[in-house]
Amino acid sequence: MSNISRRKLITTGLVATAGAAGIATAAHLTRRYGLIPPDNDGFFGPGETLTYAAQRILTRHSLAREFPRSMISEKPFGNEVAPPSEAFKRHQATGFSDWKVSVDGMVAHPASFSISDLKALPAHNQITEVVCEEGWSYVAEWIGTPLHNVLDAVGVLPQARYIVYFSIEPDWWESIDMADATHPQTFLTMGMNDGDLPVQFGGPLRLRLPRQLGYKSVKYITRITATDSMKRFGKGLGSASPETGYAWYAGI
Ligand SMILES: Nc1nc2c(c(=O)[nH]1)N[C@H]1C(S)=C(S)[C@@H](COP(=O)(O)O)O[C@H]1N2
Ligand SMILES: [Mo]
Repeated sequence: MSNISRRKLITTGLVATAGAAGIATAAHLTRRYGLIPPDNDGFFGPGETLTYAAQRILTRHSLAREFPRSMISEKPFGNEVAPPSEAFKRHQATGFSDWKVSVDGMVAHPASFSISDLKALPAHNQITEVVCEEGWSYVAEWIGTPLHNVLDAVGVLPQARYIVYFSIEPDWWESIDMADATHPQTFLTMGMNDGDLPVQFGGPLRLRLPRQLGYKSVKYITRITATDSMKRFGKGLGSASPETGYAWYAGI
């Protein structure tokens, strides 16, 4: 049985068990094991909690599929982005030489990193798929440094539970739990298919997260912060996505 169908089966099993034993029991278990996503309130709340809990129990350390070089898409699909802000255009005019990502919050040594600082960290590449919730996908090579290298450099405090990341474009911000933040395939990405990361694909800096849907891979990153609670950010649902009806946890 393939991984996917096995996962589906077990997930369905968990949901069925929850139905039989009562949602209350499931809620109790997920609370006890800290498996509650920030968008757990409201109509879809119990469903979001079950999806997140099931994925975390089953796939905490699993890797997203990596592809051979021959499967890199000839025409990667760059999704439409809003027209760039004046702030972005100023950076673009200077070749992003002043672009910085600040890393703060629950960290021992807050710091900011330029693109060349990031390129000086151990570089990795991955050939993975971008999957949009609208149904299309493409495969590309992503080059960057695993996010955990930056988190290690600033010393994330043990009480931190989420890493929040912000685009220079204010509508785009997301957060992930520490399992995804320290996952080896979660990258700060500066390169794509052997060149610099093009603006359309999020250049100069994108957070690539192949274990979740495309919308979690936010383009134009300028700030990363560590926190123990998502209540203080936006509407307190974990990220911009649940504010417009999408799940905070978008595992694939
Ligand atoms: N800053 C920013 N990041 C973004 C978006 C965006 O519009 N702005 N779109 C998201 C969505 S919905 C998807 S599916 C992917 C698309 O990535 P692509 O352009 O590489 O295909 O980027 C995500 N990151
Ligand atoms: Mo998307």
